[in-house]
Amino acid sequence: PATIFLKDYKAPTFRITDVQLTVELGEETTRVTSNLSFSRNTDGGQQVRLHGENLTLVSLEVEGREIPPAEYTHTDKDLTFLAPSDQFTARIVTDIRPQDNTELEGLYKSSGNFCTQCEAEGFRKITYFMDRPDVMATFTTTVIGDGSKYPVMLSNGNLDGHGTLKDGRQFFRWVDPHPKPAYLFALVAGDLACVSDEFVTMSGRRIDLKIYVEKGDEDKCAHAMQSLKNSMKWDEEKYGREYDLDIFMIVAVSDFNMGAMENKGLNVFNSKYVLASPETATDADFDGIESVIAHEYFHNWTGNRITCRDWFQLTLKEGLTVFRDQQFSADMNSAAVKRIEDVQRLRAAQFPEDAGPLAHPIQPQSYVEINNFYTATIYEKGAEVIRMIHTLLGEEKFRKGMDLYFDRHDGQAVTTEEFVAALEDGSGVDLTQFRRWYTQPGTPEITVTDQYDPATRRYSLTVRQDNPKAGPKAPPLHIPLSLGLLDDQGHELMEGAAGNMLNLTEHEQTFTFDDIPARPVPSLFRNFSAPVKLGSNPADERLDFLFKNDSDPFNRWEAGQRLATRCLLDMVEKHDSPERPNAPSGTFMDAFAALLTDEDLDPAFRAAAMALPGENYIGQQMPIVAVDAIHEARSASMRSIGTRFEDDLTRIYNQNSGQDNMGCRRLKNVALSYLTATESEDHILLAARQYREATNMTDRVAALGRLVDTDHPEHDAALADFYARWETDQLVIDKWFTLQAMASRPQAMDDVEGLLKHPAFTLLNPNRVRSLIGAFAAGNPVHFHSISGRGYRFLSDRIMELNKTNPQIAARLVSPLGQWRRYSPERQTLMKEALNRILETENLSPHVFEMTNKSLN
Ligand code: DPP
Ligand code: ZN
Repeated sequence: PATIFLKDYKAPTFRITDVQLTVELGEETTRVTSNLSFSRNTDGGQQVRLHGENLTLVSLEVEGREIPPAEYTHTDKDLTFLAPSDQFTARIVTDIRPQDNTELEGLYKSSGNFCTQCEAEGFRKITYFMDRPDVMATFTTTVIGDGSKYPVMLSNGNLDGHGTLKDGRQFFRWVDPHPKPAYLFALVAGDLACVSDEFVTMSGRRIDLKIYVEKGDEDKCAHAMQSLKNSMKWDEEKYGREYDLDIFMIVAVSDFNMGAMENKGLNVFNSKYVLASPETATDADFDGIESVIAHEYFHNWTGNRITCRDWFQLTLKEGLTVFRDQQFSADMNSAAVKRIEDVQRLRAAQFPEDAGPLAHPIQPQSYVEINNFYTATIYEKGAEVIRMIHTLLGEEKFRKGMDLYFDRHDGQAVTTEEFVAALEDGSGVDLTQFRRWYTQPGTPEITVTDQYDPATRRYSLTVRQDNPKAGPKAPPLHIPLSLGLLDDQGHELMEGAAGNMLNLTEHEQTFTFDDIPARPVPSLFRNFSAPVKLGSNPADERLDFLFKNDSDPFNRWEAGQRLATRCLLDMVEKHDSPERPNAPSGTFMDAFAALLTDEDLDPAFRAAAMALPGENYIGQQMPIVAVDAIHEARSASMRSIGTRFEDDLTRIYNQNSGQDNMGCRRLKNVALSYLTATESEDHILLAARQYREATNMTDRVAALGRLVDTDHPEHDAALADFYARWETDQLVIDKWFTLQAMASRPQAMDDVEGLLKHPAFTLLNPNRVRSLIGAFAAGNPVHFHSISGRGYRFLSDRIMELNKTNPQIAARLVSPLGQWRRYSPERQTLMKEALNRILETENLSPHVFEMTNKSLN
């Protein structure tokens, strides 16, 4: 497959300015008639090339004249003909078969309903088109079909008319006056239920809000609707952005490759990010819905009104929109806990990507398959880059920069460079050096040394940055370092508890602070002010001090986690030696004990601080991941903490039971995880009781998760009960698969293989694939990395199967194997064998080829 390079970008010779589309839905064949208005954009000849895949061309007319086959060329990827003049029209008729579309890209069917997914390059599977984001057109879409099967027919924009044709078919016509690229096109048709509400904008316009779901799910839309209204209001207040159509629609579908899609006026969502009730969705699901609803809504300005010139600019809309949804969720909930979660996600998904064979800058230079670049780097690191701009500019100037960006580029398809220039011009802050974040891959590693001279009362910090992934000659980045200095009582020594902001712009730099009465304790990178790894390792005492005293909640949490990580790594290192410890150090235990009695802390924060770092995170701190030793060290620590603090944990469990509060549930369930880790019969029965008596899914799943890891008779009983209770709710059954996929008990691999044959398992549904196969590969290190090689073989088999039906989803499963350099030689051999097997598959899709090939290199 061909590689596409950013440096080869050329503006299109012709633009399409208007599209009149008629889609006649059929059970066998769906006919698409497209009337296009072209006009010249640049010099460069008369040739017009339109993208098209899996289409049957019925006819082509240019300026009303039928074009004979001799006058156009036609491959399985495109259609080329000559323009008769600088402005002309074309009429193209194609046939497609949505019912056979298992890739879930273009127009396809889900649960009997038609729906679309066009980002990045799906529109070309609906009709021939200049399917690139810098071609922006107004769309009028007429959907025609059998009204008894598809009473609801939706597309982008405002409804312009509907009725019945002479032949009895129903039609709906939608007009979208905002020029948009084809990737934002959407069409939905089906027998759907609708939940309605309204929003009055800041200028007093009344907007209809509609959420379409399968019948029976109407009572699970309230949280999504409230999140939508909150998002609309927040974007007005925070960014001055008002919604711009008369109607905003969301459709929930159960077969969807991504989380959701921001199509203009008609967002299509994975039902996982719409449907929720306390009985069926966990608190984490509720948070996920709030943030994804916000994310897609915010795209209306950062993505739709201003879009990407080409797909190398993807972070222009994604990094920025993730940053905006993070800000929104922080405003709606606990900002400290939200920041912790965002950083955990970055570290879990993006750091390994940036350190491995698939590392790329947030603005990549090349790709084979754009769908492989919807990555944690483009999204999560992209959001960190915007956050750093926000930090460097400050709230007020950031807003000025954003205002200028919206003013200057509304209605355009732009580059990240144009974004940064607008922020710079609007704020007056120079971002010349900062731009390197867009082109350098890799996570910078920071080392810090400090000195204090009591005679001069001068404190100095020497900070060094290295980015091995970017190469030894890579120029230094501009890194904002938010800093606090604490005295030995834990008081802030510098103005403002928020701390000082240092600009790290050189490879090595020394910052001095005068009039410091005694050696301070530095609190570095407060609120995680830059996406870096802090290499220098302060003594346990200093971490303990920061854990107890830091006024920055993120760094307080971070100090606790670093202390825990240190202990766990020490246990791992001594795993095979006679002095192997079976509990974390005394310093850690003391710090943990302090948490157990600190009733002033926000319960959600306390829960986050009490949880030990996960096995994958601990593995990331080692050059070669000691899979089994990490698992044993962490389990032994859980057990020893549970035993040593049984009384306190039981008290916390009881105090926080029966409270209708997310933070309390979280805290209670962390306590339960330690108690059950002791494997005492009483605590297993406590989990079993919580499982049975739970009034919400958060508690039920937390309890089931504890039971799934035991051999206790309650294991089978609870799993069977859960399945029987929720058999008809696909999203809940996904949880049932995931819990088993992540279990570490010895039979877990057999269980997972057995689940493939379960009647509820199917490779055709992306959520189901992620719930079993994705969860296993990413969340079950002990079994996935089993030295037998069974886990690797299991994954590669599934990738090869999925390659045939849904290459996008198949490709997304490859990356765990790409981490082979981080494992022992035996595992390396097995992992590479698995990758090579995939590479030898016949008819390998470009998606899977690119991921596998890069993973081996
Ligand atoms: N739907 C995906 C998102 O919103 C891609 N744009 O991030
Ligand atoms: Zn997005």
